[in-house]
Amino acid sequence: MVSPVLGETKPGCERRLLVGVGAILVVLFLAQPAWRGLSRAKAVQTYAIAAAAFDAKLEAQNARYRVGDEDGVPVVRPPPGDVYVAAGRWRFLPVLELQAWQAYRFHVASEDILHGVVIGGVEALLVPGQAAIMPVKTGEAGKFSMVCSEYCGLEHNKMRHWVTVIAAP
Ligand SMILES: [Cu+2]
Repeated sequence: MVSPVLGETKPGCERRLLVGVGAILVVLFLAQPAWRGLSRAKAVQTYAIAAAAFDAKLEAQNARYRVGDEDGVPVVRPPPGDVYVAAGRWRFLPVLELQAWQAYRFHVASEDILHGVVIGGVEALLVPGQAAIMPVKTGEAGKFSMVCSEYCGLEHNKMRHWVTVIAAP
């Protein structure tokens, strides 16, 4: 006995449809790595570091290159190279002043829960116990922002931090 629906279909028509859908699925499946490759083109490097060890580097930097205070937060002017930044509920530390047209390597780590950071369109997840390395090339004098990209609680929206870029003396 032939079911009424199948009986109405022209022989071969259903098969062609199946082959067509199958072909589309195969193409999409094969394209996956390419998509993933594109989205990971700017993958951020991370390394494991204990909170105390990261804190020691941060404190050493802040003590050495501190130029002032802003609402009790140290304002730091590190030379080009490694820069340490801590993320925590609900701010980034310290306040940074960088030189124009220089290359820096930000090491960003969370000191409490999961946060994220976006600098210049590059995003890193800040997993406690790890630091993310974010290369930052400054342009002309001005400001750029660091933003938390992971919802981290009530005042998550306050985690927008401005970095000042100052013209070379
Ligand atoms: Cu957040």
